[in-house]
Amino acid sequence: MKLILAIINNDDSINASAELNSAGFFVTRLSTTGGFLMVGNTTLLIGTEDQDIDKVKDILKKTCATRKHVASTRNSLGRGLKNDGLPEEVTVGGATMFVLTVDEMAKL
Ligand code: 2BA
Repeated sequence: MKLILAIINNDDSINASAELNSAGFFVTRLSTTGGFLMVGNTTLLIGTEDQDIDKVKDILKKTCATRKHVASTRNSLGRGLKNDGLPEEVTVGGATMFVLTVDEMAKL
């Protein structure tokens, strides 16, 4: 069994979760924040069997778009906002995915 962590854009999270649910996957959504842009994103936790990883990948590819984001400031957590000069354009997403091996999963 595997646990997939998928970090996706908030705007894609409803569609991605709905498509995953329709395909029979169980999904937990966490509200998270990217450490670079300091902008909210969504992390999906998906527990699934090894042979279904590619199905999850396909759904995330289909539902999660890449976007350009212009960062006007570099936020420095705990030290307030810091402006490092010129705005910087970065490409974000579609999905950043980690696949972890699970020793045991139980619903008690
Ligand atoms: P953020 O950390 O806010 O990063 C947003 C985008 O900024 C990234 O898009 C990337 O284009 C750029 N970026 C991030 N760190 C950078 C750095 N040190 N130098 C230059 N550019 C940088 P994505 O790569 O698509 O990542 C989207 C979000 O996924 C990230 O938001 C973060 O929340 C998560 N993420 C991506 N890679 C990760 C990793 N290796 N470990 C943990 N979280 C990751």
